[in-house]
Amino acid sequence: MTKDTALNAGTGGETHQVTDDEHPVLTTNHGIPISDNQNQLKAGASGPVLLEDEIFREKINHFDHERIPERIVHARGSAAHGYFECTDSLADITCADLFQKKGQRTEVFARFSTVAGGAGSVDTPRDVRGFAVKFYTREGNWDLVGNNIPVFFIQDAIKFPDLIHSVKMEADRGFPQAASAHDTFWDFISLMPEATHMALWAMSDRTLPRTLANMEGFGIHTFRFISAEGKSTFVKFHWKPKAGLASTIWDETVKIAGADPDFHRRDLFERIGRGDYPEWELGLQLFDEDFASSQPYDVLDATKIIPEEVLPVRIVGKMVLDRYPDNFFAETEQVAFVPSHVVPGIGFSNDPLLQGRLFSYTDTQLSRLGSVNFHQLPINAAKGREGCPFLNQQRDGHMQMQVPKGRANYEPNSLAKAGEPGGAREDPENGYKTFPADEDGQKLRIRPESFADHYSQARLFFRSMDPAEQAHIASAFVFELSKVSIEHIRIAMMANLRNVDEDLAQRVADGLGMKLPKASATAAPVLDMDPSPALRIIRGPLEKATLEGRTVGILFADGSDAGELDTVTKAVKAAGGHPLTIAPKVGAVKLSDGSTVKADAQLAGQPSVTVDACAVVLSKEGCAMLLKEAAAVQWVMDAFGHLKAIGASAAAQPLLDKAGVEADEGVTDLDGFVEAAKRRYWDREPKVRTLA
Ligand code: HDE
Repeated sequence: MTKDTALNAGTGGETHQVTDDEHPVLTTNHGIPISDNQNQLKAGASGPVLLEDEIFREKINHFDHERIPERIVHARGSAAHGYFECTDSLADITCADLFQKKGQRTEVFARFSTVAGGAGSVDTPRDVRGFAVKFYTREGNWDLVGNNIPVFFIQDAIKFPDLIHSVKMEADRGFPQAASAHDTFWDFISLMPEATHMALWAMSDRTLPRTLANMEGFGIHTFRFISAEGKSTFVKFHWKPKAGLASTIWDETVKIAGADPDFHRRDLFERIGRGDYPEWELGLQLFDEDFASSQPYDVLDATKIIPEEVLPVRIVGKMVLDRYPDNFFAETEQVAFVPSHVVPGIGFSNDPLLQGRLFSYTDTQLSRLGSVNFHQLPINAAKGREGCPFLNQQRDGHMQMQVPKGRANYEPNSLAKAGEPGGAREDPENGYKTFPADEDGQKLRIRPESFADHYSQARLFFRSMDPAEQAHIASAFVFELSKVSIEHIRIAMMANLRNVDEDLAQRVADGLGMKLPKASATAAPVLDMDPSPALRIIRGPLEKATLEGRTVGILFADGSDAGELDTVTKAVKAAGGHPLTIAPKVGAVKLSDGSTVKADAQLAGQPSVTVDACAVVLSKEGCAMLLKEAAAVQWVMDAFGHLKAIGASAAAQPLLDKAGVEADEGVTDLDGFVEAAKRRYWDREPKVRTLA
């Protein structure tokens, strides 16, 4: 049998055709052929090993150094390749090459991450998600390094180390891992009123995305577009998921962490493998100085949004992720996102959070990737117009991969006149030009007055939510603050919440069983801004009733009706869903017609938290057997508790009864199931859990 094998030949990794019994010769890193890859060199069969065994020493030595420092934040991440397609030309607003022509495609690499946990932590803590996209444009790489939440905790980058230290595991005890529910995080947040708006988002369902394909992305800061004529327009970037916005229930999230720590990464891998490519629209909020100065907040303050109802989002492109990386380390781990990497036509604003980031990312790559030549790694290398990544007179450094010819390592030079290569020169016409903003002022360490209002938009966010989302936020605060052991921190947080919404603060106090403290002092009046329904997930504009891209678990067992099983499976596929058959035994399940089929997954290994909707196809005998199987009862009980559709064969009813399933719109027979499976049943929630 012939197969394609990617062999790591030198730095390139070329593809060779090999047969199973005909492999190329194994060599050391220096190209020496290896005769035995099973035994160290010894003095006699039972003798001591010899130090001269370079083949062994090189192999172990390389292995010993396989790990590099993980990212100080966003260490846990998953990524994919794809393309960006411009769907609406912006030639009049920016000269950025990728936005010039409708239909123009640009290669991208996108990495999604959690913030607080280490590289090996679970995919589903309550946490903000990174949403970083590298565009390999014809004029160099543009990194749009955003999050799945449009605001941030702090206004000034100088507070970032404090914020991150507070949320990471506590310094003395080394826990909790990947969790904000602890003393130091809430201590910091309670003392930083500017963090309140983001804290509301963090306690909302936004931090519990169902899959990576179900998240919005945001550039957060105000950036600039610069036209060919040198005109500047402010811009905020939005990514809108084609699969719709969808989140999990907290109890479900906790259980997913145990059932499948790689839940999001696996989904990304499998989804791309199935051809169910994650896709987003790129949207822009474009505005000028006049608009900016007419708003009751500062557009340079990263703790503020511009509500979409005030300034609509214009869709100008789409991103499709259609290729999973070949190698996790070489691509997902070594990719270096750097927000200061912008291309001609894109520039920065004076947002002090953004400005701090412009320094931090290149700096961190030096300690993480270990060399100023990190831009030469294949995943980071620019592609340029003619496949030309970069040309300049910078030379040498650790891990230099290039072998520049000639002696033109300085500029200007006149070597060309003598017939020698003279190297590259600047292009005053088309080279990157910074927008020449007027700047004037005293050197001061100070925040502008316009950054003083810390509560109006937190209130706007809470009051824009659907009642189910408000309940989730209140419950999340109760959960998190219940894990805070120092009482005055809880009190300080509740005092801040009173400035957001009295009802929210009261619900949190009741949930904790504590008295409400006096509201904390505010630095500016708290405004009642118009709610923004665009911020909702539940019953919001991006909640999608669909089976496309979603997984339906079909529980069956010996004796299940072959016809029913076949009908449900086909109907799920026809609706664009991904059917996953689940049985007590994977190897062989005997159906009613005597046929034997394999299941995709085993019951204990595929709890219902891992699927979006649940079908139960059982015979009377099969059901009787599963009534004694706790995993089966739990499977159905969780599906109901997590507000999922349950479609069952008539004979499965005793299992539903034992699991406490009550009749509602989302509980159907098999015929009505596929339609019902397209959504969750939020109205069921008050029946199944007490919410704060
Ligand atoms: Fe980051 N951030 N950040 N951050 N950030 C990093 O850079 C930093 C901030 C974001 O998938 C680090 O390469 C500072 C906001 C993402 O590789 C580091 C400040 C937003 C990623 C760093 C912020 C982000 C990072 C660590 C305060 C949303 C992961 C590893 C001003 C707009 C990118 C690395 C990836 C990573 C610094 C705040 C997004 C240390 C100083 C706001 C998505 O450089």
